[in-house]
Amino acid sequence: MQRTSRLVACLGAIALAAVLVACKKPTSPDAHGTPAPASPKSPLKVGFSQIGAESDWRKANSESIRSEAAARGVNLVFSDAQQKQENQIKALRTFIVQDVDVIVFAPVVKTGWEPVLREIRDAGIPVILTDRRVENEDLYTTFIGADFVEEGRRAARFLADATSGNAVIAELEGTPGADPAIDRKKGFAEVLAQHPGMKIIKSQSGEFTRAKGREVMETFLKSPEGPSITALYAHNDDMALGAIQAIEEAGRRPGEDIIIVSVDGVRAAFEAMVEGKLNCTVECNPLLGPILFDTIEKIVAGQQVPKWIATEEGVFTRQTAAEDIKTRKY
Ligand code: GYE
Repeated sequence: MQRTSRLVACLGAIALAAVLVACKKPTSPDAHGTPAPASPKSPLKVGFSQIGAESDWRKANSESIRSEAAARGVNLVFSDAQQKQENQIKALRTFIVQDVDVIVFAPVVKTGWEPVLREIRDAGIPVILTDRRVENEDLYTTFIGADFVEEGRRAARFLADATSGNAVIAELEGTPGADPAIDRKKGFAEVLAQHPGMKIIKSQSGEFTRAKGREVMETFLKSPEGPSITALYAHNDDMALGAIQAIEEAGRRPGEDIIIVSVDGVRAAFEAMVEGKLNCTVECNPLLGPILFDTIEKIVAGQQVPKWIATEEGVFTRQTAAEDIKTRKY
C-alpha cells in the first residue's frame, strides 16, 4: 500500500516535471548557439535596440529596418540608446518582459553583455546582432554585418596606391570599444605594416560624429606635428566630413594637401568626392532591413542560419563619384 502511494506520488512528480518542461520556452541552444524558436506571435513582435543617431550611416540603418518592418507588418519595438550601453541593457531587459519573439541588437561596444545575454537565453528568445558584434559568440544566433577588418585593409590599400607608399597619417577612430573601431584600425594597420614609408602619427577617437571629427582634426593640425600630416584615415564618413572643415579652416586643401579616405559610402561622402575634397570611401552597407527580416522569418520557422551573414561592399574614389552618386541609395 505504502509502496503503491509512493509510486503514484513519484509518477505524479514526473508528470508535473514534464508539464513544466513543456510549458517553459526551450533554453538549450543547438550546435549553432540558436535557441529553438518559441511559438511566434501574429503579427511577429520584434524588439530592436539601436545605438543612436550619431551618423548618416546610422540614420539610414534605422530607416531601412523601420520601413522593412512596416512593409512586412511586423510589430517593431524600436528603442534608441543614445550611445549608452546602460540604456541598451535596460531596453534588452524590457524586451524580455514584453515577451518579444526575437531580439535584434546593435551593440554600441563589444564587451559587457554576458549577464543580459544569458537572461535573454534563459527566456528562450533568439538574439540577432545587426551591424556590430559582441565578444560572446555562444550567446547570439547570428551576426548580420560587414567585414570591418577588410574595410580597414581596403582603406590602407587605397592610401598606399594614392601616395605611392609615402604618407604621414592622422587617424580618426570610431567609438572606443566598438567592433568597427577595433577592426577598422586592425585591418588598416595590417596593410600599413607592409609599407615602411607610411606612418600613423596621430590617432584619436572622433566618436563617429561630424562635430567630434572636426574638433579632433583641429587639435591634430594645431599640434607641432600638424603641418607634416599628408593623409587622413577616418573610420567613418561623418568624421571625415567634419575633418574636411577643420582642414579648410587651417588653410590647407582637403583631397590635395591631405589625402582623405573614410568608410561608409554615404551620399554626403559622394558629394565631397564630387567636389574633390574626399579621395575615397570604402563602402559599408547600412540597408540591412530586408536581409534582417528574411533572417528573422527563417529563425522563427525553425531553420538554421549561418553564424555570420556578411554584406557585399565596394570601394569608391573621386574619379568616378559624379557617375556613382546617381545610383546611391543612402
Ligand atoms: O560605420 C558609422 C556608425 O557600426 C558600421 O557606426 C557601423 C558604424 C558606421 O556610426 O558611421
